[in-house]
Amino acid sequence: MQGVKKLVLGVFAALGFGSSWAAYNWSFPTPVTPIAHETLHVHNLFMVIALTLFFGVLALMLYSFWTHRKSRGQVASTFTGPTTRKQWLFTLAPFAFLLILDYGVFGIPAFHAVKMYENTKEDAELVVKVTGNQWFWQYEFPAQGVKFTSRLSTPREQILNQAPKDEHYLLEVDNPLVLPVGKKIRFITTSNDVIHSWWVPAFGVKRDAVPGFLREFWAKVDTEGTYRGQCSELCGKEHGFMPVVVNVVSEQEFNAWLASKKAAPAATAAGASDKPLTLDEARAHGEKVFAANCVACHQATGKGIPGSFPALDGSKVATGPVDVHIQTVLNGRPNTAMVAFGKMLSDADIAAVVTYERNAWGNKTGDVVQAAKVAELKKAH
Ligand code: HEC
Ligand SMILES: [Cu+2]
Repeated sequence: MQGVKKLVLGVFAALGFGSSWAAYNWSFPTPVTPIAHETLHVHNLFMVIALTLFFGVLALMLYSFWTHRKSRGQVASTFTGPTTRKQWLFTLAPFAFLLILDYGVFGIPAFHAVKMYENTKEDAELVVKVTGNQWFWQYEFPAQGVKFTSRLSTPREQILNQAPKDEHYLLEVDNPLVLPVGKKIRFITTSNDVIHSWWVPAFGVKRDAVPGFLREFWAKVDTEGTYRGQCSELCGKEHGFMPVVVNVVSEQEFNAWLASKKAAPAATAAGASDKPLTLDEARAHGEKVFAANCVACHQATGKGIPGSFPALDGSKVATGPVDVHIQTVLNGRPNTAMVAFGKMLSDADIAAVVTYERNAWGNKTGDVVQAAKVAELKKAH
């Protein structure tokens, strides 16, 4: 008996009747875009049709079992093959019924929904490019010249169970994507390495980010708020650590945010102009690039995290030959957390961050790296 009780309690716990019950949803998240509304509508419609059919057929079966039972003297017939007109009818009628059901009752609403999902260009007011990377997202507003990366911000201690987990555990990032409310946004998605998938449940959108392809979707969010999602295509060991966070704000707030992103040179797509920079200029710009892209691992002190991320303060690379240093940043180190920044940062940003690393903390090489030098090494590669 004790075993049975344990089993029942175990099943209940697994179903979420325990502490996780609060997070358990039976239905869709509250829809906030036309696509999400439409998807929920189609789902509800199909659910009603499917349930009606299910109970209709079940009732017919139960009725037939009950009325045609042996104890009432029913005798089974023994014919084989479609010999009578009635049997042809019994074969063709369900076939016709299924055709009408699939193509008409399900097909037409589904067709309209899919047509609407794919209408990415009409009336789009803003374009956002979303690029998947192992293991973070990169966002770009090409027309506005704004580009930045968005990485998991949950502290390692929480992941390692050394600290209590906060409310948005694994669903929080350093730089969320910010979008204006009520505007149709056309998203273009691709990937720099493997297939990822950008998914925000409340938007009703999930689209694979495929290397070498551009794929599209759109969203027009009708309620301000913070929306969270995840990468939903198994993309490697940190697949669970590349969440999506979108802040939907008023147009004024959005414009202010965009302006602040533009002002931060680290975030701009083209970076500074190509004219040669002085040491001070390059170092100042590089410090911002470092703060936006490198600080999480190598730390503001340049000391890294012993055992995980190497110190750059006094490192052989950061004080040795310049070319090797630039190449390390351009190409990364295969199979380590040090990814290739060549595709993510502009030549000017890379030049500046390398200059910074060579002249920050205890490093005093006096070297100034220019964007042209980075471009040259990129070509040679
Ligand atoms: C996700 C963590 C992470 C980020 C972000 C990161 N790095 Fe690294 N970096 C590493 C790791 C890990 C190594 C060591 C790789 C190895 O084992 O060879 C490394 C190595 C380096 C080295 C070589 C150091 C040496 O002495 O061997 C340089 C230079 C460097 N990174 C520069 C940068 C720059 C510049 C940025 C930002 C644009 C950056 N890193 C961002 C993790 C990171
Ligand atoms: Cu991914």
